[in-house]
Amino acid sequence: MTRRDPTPAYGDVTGAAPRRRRVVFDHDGAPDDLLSLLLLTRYDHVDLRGVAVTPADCLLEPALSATRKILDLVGRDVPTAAGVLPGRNPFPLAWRIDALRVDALPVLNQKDHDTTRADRPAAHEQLATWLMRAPAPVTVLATGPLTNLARCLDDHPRIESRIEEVVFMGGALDVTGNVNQPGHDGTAEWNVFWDPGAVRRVFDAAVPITMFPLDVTDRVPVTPDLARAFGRHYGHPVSDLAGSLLALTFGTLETTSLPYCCWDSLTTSYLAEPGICTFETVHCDVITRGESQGRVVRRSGGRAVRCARTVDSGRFHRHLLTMLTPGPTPVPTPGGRQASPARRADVGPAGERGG
Ligand SMILES: [Ca+2]
Repeated sequence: MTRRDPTPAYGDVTGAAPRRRRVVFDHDGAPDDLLSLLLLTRYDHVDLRGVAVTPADCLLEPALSATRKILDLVGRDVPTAAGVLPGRNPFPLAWRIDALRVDALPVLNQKDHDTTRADRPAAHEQLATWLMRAPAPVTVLATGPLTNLARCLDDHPRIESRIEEVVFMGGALDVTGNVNQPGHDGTAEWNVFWDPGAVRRVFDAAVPITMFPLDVTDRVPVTPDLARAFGRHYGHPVSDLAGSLLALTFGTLETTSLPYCCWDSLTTSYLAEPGICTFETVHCDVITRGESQGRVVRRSGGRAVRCARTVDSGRFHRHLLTMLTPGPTPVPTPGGRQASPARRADVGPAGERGG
């Protein structure tokens, strides 16, 4: 399999303005995934063409239900699809139940929703349809495992040419992983560990990959100040939901010894404000077997992946607040000039839309 050199397609994104993209989003239902979905719907320049839910860091049904309710809350009619493919290494159940809590949040239940709607076909099949039907190549944003995309590439090789870029939250390059399981050496990150072979399959495809490993995503923990900042906009559904999703992450440090970070929402912000991070092209490989399975390693001659390497956490927090609150907060630009926000929460109190 030839691998497209990703460097020419990337260019310098440090000072780049967001460009229009068609996006298919594949997430795995944790609070940060659903915050990412909310964020994605705030980007005017993003044409969101479908949302798939992978049953990794979530229970599928409540995560799918919460996904639909969020799309409904913001008035977006976007197709959804349920992932049915299993991972090799399941997430802890104690983490996966967060989707039940999100699905029950009052802000998402201001009216009755039809929760019986069937999602056919399964996400890996639907993904192929979304990619083939798009009028131009599509960005695949994945904040969960790459299982659906890998199967889609196996079953429909033609979709490779329909993918503009894969933007993936995963890996732990030069830092310790976050997997703490019997028989594992702790070097892997969970999205890769869940299905290491899927990452290998996507690495083998001729598509540009931009990856957000723990090296940077662990540097944007959810802080009390960030979560509480949304309280100042209480009464606006988008802000309420964002603050509630962040609040649901509290207690993670106390129960797992690991802070809850904006792993997925930082990855998502790349589509709107790529200058929040700096990047380096890394040649790497993924270990698919043994006690290090799921580890992404640097390897000379390996797959070229553009990896986020540093993050401006203050700028990221400002990005979240600008996009997810109704206030007229200016967005600092890389050149220091103040720009008008590209998009803010525009859903008023009690579900009122507009302004
Ligand atoms: Ca996730």
